Amino acid sequence: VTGVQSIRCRAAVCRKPGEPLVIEEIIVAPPRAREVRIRITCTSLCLSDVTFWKLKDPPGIVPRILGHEAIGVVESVGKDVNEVKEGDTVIPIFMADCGECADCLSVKSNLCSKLPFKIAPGMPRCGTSRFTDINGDVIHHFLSVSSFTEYTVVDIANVLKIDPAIPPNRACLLSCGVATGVGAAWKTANVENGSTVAIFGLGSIGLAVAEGARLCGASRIIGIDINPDKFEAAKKFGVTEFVNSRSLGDKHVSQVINEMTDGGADYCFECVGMASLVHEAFACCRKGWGKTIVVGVDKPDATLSFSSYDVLFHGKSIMGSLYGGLKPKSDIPTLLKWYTDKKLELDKFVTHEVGFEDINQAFNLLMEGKCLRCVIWM
Ligand code: CXF
Ligand code: ZN
Repeated sequence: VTGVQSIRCRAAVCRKPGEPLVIEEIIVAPPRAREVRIRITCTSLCLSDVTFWKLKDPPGIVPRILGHEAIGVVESVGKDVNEVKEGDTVIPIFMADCGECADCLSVKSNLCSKLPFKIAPGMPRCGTSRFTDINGDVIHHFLSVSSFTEYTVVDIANVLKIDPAIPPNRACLLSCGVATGVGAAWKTANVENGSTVAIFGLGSIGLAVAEGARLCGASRIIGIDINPDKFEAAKKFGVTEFVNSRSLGDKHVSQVINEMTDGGADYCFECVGMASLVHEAFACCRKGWGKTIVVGVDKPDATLSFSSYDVLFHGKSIMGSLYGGLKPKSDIPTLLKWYTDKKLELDKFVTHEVGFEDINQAFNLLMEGKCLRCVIWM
């Protein structure tokens, strides 16, 4: 069915940064060419939603509909959409995979150049919005997904069709967070059997890195966090040793990891989003082959600085990993297969589930560090 009519539905709108989302009636325009309109069935809260919810500038980005980790069913499709049809179960993904540009055609990149990943404010292809409030005023999009609404419109390049038999409150985790961590270990770092891994930050992403490293056969997975309460739970994700970075006295955490590993970990992952921790991670990845993978998101103006001799003499590398380096259309099916084969364990990431009307509770839980993934049922 080609969508022609607008839909009136409920959405949780961010009207003011940092203030509770407002559940209100909105109008969702029909999908345009190469777009699909999706009925969201489940969405989960990612820390990036919280980060951008709090953000006061640049101004003009509210009102907007946040949310980007989700799953849904295609309600209608725009012109020139042949890849999916009404009724298909799909995962929206904030990174596009157009299948045509140099990056999408290369196995080495997941950074589509035709529809480069953007945070706001509109649809990726033309920049306009498909959302209006009941007064006819525009509501902006977020990360090309905007899933905190019963219906959203997403570009076909940002949509992956999946097997409808997979439980939605599990599959949605691959739309962002868990995929990002698992991918960082599997695709970006390419962790191999027997390696030693150090993970800075044991939130959902750090634990997903641990899960990925475990699947890749890492034999030592060292988790680093300031909160020792996280250590017990982290064992379930494959973490084998812990370092409480708050109780090291005069020592830097890198020094401790270097001692524990006799010269550094093979792979270090920064999953907090603090430039200073990227330096620590780099300082304790092994000379000769160590890789430091930057997964956490710091402030836009945060900078990294390394002495050129330090880099030159030690032969280490540092890599950025957006969405775990995963190519949405070819790699997510692999992760879904790992899940159905009971290799990739998704259940343990879901610590809470709430109804759509309680979406603000999910924000509180995540901010208080009480949950990993909170699934929101529409
Ligand atoms: C993030 C990655 C960095 C920019 C914002 C979105 N990914 C998902 O949460
Ligand atoms: Zn996210």
